[in-house]
Amino acid sequence: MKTISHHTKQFVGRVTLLLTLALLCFAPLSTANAQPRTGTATTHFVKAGANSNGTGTSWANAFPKLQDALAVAQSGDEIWVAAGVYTPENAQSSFTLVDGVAIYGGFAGNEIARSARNWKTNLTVLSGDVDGDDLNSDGNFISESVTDILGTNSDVVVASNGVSRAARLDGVIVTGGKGGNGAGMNNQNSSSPTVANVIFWGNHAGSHGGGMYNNNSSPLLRDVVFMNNQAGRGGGIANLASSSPVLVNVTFKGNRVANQGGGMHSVNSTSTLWNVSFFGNHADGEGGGMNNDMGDASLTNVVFVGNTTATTVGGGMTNVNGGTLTLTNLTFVDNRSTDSGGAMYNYNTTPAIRNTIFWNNGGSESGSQINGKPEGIRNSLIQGDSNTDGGNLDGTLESNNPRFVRQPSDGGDGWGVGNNDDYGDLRLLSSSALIGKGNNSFLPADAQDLDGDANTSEPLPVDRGGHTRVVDGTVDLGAYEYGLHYRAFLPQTRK
Ligand SMILES: [Ca+2]
Ligand SMILES: [Ca+2]
Ligand SMILES: [Ca+2]
Ligand SMILES: [Ca+2]
Repeated sequence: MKTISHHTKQFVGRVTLLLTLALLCFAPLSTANAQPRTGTATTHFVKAGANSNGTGTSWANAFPKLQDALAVAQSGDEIWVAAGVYTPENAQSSFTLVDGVAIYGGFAGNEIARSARNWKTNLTVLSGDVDGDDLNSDGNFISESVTDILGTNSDVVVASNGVSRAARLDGVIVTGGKGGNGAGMNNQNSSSPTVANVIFWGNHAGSHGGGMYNNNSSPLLRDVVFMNNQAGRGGGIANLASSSPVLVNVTFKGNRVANQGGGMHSVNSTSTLWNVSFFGNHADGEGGGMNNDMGDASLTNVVFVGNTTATTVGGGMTNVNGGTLTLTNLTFVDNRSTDSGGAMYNYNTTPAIRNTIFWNNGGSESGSQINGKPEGIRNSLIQGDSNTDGGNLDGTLESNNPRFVRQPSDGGDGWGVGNNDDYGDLRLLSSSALIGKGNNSFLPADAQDLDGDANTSEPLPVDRGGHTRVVDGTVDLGAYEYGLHYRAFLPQTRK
């Protein structure tokens, strides 16, 4: 069956077919709030190795290059990209998102419905290796580490400029970018694309944002991983100039920086994080996991494990120079700094911390968990701190040991939990004293609809694992709730 093309829009007789396909694909064009168009939305097909004469009208007639489809796509269109490796033309060019156009990777190259794709098995790799000389001994064309990058690579693999949420990048691996800012993805000029089901892996920025750089930009990230990216600041993501990214179900693992913010670095920006994990990120400067400088942040159900700083403060998180920070149901374990604040360092900033666990973090000087004690800490546990005001638990009592299902492990090397170590299982055992010791009134409304039931005004419905957030009436401390997940499962996010 020939599928949607430029030509079909001229044939009224095929309208029924188009509608059928649109419904099959759950395409945005079939929804009530689709952007008005004079014609019919088109799906453009891209398949690595396809004949260079291809015009993208079907899998059999696919474009061989993603940039061919981006050149002709109009608002409301989709671009379906088959498994394979795709590179920009040269070091100065990028795959630039088109407003209103969705790029979907992860196809075998014969699907009729978008829902039939599998982006985790049909790998659509957007690579910056324009001269094809990067280390590829495993043959997958993914730079799992920035040391795989050799010769010439794209400064920016994916770019966006002033696009809306209707510009979408979905189901791809972005790898091998090497440049100054945003080697994996660079968002500029009030750009707010949707990025979903994407892995940013082994990109290297000399300045800001190895995986992603947001300059006055506010993308929505959903089901995204930043792994082994590197930068001067913001190994995974750097946010500058009034950026307001929203992250839902995102993991930062093994990202590194020479300066601040191993996982994420924000200056004068507003960061909103739902169900996020920072594992084994490292900064030579402040904020091994996350660095917030003069900005606001809201974190809910967030885990910091095994993040480190080399010579300074805030192994897990550093918050400096003001801003409103609301931190709800976080777990900080086995983060380390060689100065103050193994888990968290605050300077001229007083975050509101609720329902949170600080345990087994290390700093060589004062404040192995937190430097000082924020006034806004409630219903939380700080190891070594006996003050129980505001519903906090006595952190000097061994009976308040969180009793995690499995404590993180350094793999026996004695250097602490770092990249590629065991980040543990931070759910609580039934014997944990932290069960039911939180305060439900701190739970935010489900603004990003984490459980996909279309109710965004209900209280936070799920924990970091996607299981019921409040069990037996009262919320637990930390990112994971004890209980129902041993008996039932709720979907974590919409797919
Ligand atoms: Ca590889
Ligand atoms: Ca190269
Ligand atoms: Ca909901
Ligand atoms: Ca509970």
